[in-house]
Amino acid sequence: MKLHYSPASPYSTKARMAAHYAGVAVENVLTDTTSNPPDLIASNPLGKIPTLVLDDGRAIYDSSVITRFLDRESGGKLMPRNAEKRLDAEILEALCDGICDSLLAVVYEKRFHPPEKVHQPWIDRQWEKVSRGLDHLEAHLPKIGTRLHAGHFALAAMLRYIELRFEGEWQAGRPKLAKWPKKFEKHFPDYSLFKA
Ligand SMILES: N[C@@H](CCC(=O)N[C@@H](CS)C(=O)NCC(=O)O)C(=O)O
Repeated sequence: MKLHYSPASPYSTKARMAAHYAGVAVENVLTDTTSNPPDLIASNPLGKIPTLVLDDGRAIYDSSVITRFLDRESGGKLMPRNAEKRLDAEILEALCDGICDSLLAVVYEKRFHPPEKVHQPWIDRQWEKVSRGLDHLEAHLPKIGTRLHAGHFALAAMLRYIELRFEGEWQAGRPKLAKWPKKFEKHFPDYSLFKA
């Protein structure tokens, strides 16, 4: 199967790390969404990455559907079996993906508008969501037990992305969160392979 991805895309990083951890072999296809590549559009009308294309041609998106698919493919390596813990992992994944949605909204607002059309109140609104999300994570950092799950990969990918685009702008007042990537790397030494 093929995974359309870009190294900077946090949802792609999550999916790639999850596939690696789960031991599911995927061929990574570097994809630039801005040029609307026909093979991506043919697979995913939304033209977004990550998109996982199976050998029979079926395409899977978005990234949380991909992590659930990889979980089933690997016999449950990406989600806790316990229902309560699984729900916690799914909510963590949704929160981290949602923070990425807001970060991307800020990046795209600036990237796709001329400076005089950039709407600062919209950026401020997105930053409020990011700040609340980060504060929530600081207060409720997920434990890392014997196994990692999709929520951990979502958090690792989000922190990588926020540091890539907003370097040094998110750590103040969040010491535990700032240290989390180092902790994560002890459990997933290949984290450095997924740098943008
Ligand atoms: N909810 C989607 C979001 C995917 C997404 O927005 N990906 C970005 C790259 S990080 C993208 O493809 N942007 C191109 C576009 O929106 O046209 C997911 O979790 O997969």
